[in-house]
Amino acid sequence: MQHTTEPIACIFDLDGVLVDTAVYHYKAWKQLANSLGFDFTEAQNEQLKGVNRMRSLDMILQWGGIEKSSAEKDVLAAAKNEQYVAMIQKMTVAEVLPGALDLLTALQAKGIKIALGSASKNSSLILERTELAHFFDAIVDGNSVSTSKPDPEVFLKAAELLGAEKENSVVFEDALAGVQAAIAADMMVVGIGKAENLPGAQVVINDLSEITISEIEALRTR
Ligand code: B16
Ligand code: MG
Repeated sequence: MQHTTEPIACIFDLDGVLVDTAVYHYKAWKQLANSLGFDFTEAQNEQLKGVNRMRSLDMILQWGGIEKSSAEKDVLAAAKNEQYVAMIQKMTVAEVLPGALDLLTALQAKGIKIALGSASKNSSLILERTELAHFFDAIVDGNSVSTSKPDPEVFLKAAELLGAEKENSVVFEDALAGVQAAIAADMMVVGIGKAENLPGAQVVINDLSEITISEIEALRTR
């Protein structure tokens, strides 16, 4: 592989990489499913990681064997989001995942560009509540893309805003759809979670405390 002297750029997914909001999504979706007369399991919640809100609702309604019109789905998605927002309003910096603060601090100190690449439409509120907003040179989230992961749009836009080439861009993702989006964008990808769930990631770690800037930079030569 070609060696380059260009600096790397780092693109972070939000939920499951920097903060753990999966538990709040789970509670809010479960409440909605229960109100419609069926249950929603944690295993099903796992399948919604990285999946945008309307697609998540479609999957849940399918699991419950329920059909709704487009207008009804808008109402249900808004109700779920209201519950979810009420919970994330109370988030604090204590809910930032292990290693995230140290890595973001070290990257920023080294002048390495940092972007957010998330499916969430609530990313601004989460970044504000967890005091992470100041680390980001660019934010691309569910409000600024028209397609959902595994489409690469979110990461391509993030790299463009950072002025970074794809071969210098490293994506950090906890969801299979996100790893697939990074691969489709032709970028390097660090998986967060279990290797068997994240095929295609160049390296898989449990959390961001398990990787250094030198190890991230070395991914280019792999
Ligand atoms: P919202 P990420 C994703 O965020 C979550 O993983 C996924 O579970 C959620 O449905 C999606 O955001 C949309 O979130 O309802 O807040 O717009 O992992 O891409 O940061
Ligand atoms: Mg995620």
